[in-house]
Amino acid sequence: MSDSTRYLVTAALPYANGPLHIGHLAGCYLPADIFVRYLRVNRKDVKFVGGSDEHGVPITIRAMQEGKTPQEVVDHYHEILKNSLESMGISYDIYSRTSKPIHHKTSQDFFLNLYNKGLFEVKETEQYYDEVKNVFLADRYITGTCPICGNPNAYGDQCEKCGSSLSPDQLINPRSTLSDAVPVKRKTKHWYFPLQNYEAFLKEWIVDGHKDDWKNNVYGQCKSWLDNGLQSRAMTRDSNWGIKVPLPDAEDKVLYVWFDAPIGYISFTKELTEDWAKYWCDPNTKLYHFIGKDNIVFHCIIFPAMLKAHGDFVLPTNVPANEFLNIEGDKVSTSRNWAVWVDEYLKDFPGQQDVLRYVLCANAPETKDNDFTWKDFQERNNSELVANLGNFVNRTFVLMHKLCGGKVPPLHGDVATPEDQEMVNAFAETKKKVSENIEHFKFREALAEIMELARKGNKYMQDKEPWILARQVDANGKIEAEAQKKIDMCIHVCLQLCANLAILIYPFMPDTSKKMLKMMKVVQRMLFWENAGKAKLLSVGYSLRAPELLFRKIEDSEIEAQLEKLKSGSKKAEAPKEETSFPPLKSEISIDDFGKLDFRTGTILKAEKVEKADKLLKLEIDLGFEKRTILSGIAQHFKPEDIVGQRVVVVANLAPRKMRGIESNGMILMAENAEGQLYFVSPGEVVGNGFTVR
Ligand code: B3M
Ligand code: ZN
Repeated sequence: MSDSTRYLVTAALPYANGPLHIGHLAGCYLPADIFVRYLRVNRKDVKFVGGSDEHGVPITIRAMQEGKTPQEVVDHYHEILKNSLESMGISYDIYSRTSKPIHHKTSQDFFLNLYNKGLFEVKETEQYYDEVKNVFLADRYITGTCPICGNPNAYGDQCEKCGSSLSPDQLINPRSTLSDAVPVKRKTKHWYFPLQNYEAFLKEWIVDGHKDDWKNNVYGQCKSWLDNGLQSRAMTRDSNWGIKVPLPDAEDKVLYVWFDAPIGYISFTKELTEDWAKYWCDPNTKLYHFIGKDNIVFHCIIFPAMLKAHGDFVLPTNVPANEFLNIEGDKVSTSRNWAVWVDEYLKDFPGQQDVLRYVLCANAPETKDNDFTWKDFQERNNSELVANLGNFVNRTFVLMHKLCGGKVPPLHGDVATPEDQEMVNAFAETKKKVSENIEHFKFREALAEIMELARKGNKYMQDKEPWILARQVDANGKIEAEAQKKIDMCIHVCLQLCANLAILIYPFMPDTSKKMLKMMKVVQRMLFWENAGKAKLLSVGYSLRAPELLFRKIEDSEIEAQLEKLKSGSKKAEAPKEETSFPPLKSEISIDDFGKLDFRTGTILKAEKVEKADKLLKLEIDLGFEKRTILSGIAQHFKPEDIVGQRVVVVANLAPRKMRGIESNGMILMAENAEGQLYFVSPGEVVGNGFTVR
């Protein structure tokens, strides 16, 4: 890190449509904060910017759900997000919001810059329109039956039941969520940014330039986007919530939220300092975007292409994205309320933000999705923070008061043993490893190194047994000189280790570090990283305060209460269940056996109940070359009106069979999970009717 380098660190802008949960923290806010604190104590010129993302469909959907205006929604959640981040010690230089005028102006200017260079393609397309509410419908505003699993409440962009991503055209029986009307197609015009024109640039920049220094998960995602080829993407939307498109012929249109949100990093830097251009336009800047993995394409492909097209700004040096943090074995879900909310954590564990920071970092999803469990939280607190780090610091201070008169005892070179030397050497060795790990975004390993150092401290003290040495007393009850020397040696080294620990843990647990500074009666300045690794941070004879307990044991009852809260608050029962058991395989068949089956693709044209048969539906299926009647035992799983249009695979050469007086000519394939839930086995959209399936 050369000294003329300036650092600009960003953390993803959380949507102001809900409170902060621990998945957010683990995903990007905590790693960004650790990195920034590390840079600051290394005396780097660094700015840390962020804010709330207040535009886009996530906001308007929430407003609809809460029966509020989008403005009310963002005002409410912006405050909560800001407070939670602050209470967790996320040390932004500025935490702003995208509704600020300076951001609107910056985004519009950015748009016009590209527009004036003729970089946008204008395209007219057909989009769903709600004729009752007189608005174009974003994909999320359309619901209908999922063509994959038959869920009647799938959204136009995604089915939350089976997880498939969808386009509104795939929905069976689409409806507007605003009015329940059947949406109609209408023409609309939008400005598209031709990402394909930036493919060569992106390949050179990422594939040739960052293969080795970007994290595997990030590089891999970028590579696959680039390999699949990029396409134009609309940068405008039909909506009345957002930043107005600054063109005369674009009324009722706003900028796409993923166009304006990343520009927020620029606007907020402007808001923070008049020197903003130093951080954005000078090649000596190193720009880091901390994000979660679902934001990779936006920060590594789309935004850099926009920056490149604009031309005035630097590109990110690195985009250290984390994977996801699950909770108790299940994905975080706001809609199911399956989350640990930061504001509630802080109410239940007041003053214990560092415990959460510790656990989330020790278990960070840096390379793969990880699981947060309350049991693990308790264990890490009790056995790592309380029993290792906290215990070491506390014992050192208690013994210093008891055996060394409350002062830093002198060193006695003549009694130093190889173990003393080894302990002292470990300070600098640990510092080196911690620095390297932080600089490579391996915060978890960095933290583990620090805890290992504390563990060594405990072992060192245990081996030296100063409390046993203290039993060697003379006739007056005074500790004998030789024994006192050894005690002094041990406590001296342990105190210097405490000082080192305070410096090393600062980026991770700033509040704990501060408490330690207070106990040692030293000032903030000691925290500069150049002091880590030194063996003489506290002067001999300096009197220190009484110890303050750094951590407290967390009881079983507290953990049970949290689990109860999580489970009772969640709407987990409605969620799709993971399959828990699989039926055993049937006995083997030959390829000839298989060859006898004739599967064909088809579409359900009609569906109706069969009288006096509560399980059967009578289906009319289009097989391309003919129409068939098939009886299917799915009446308890699907409503007839929901499955018209459903694509299916049919066993087409099954002998006819009569049921309730109706002849059934074949069978449709269904998938069934362990709970007996049925799903259609559906051919993709591009597959026509009557195709053979082999
Ligand atoms: N508002 C957060 C999300 O995708 C999104 C990040 C914007 S960063 C410029 O959850
Ligand atoms: Zn589905």
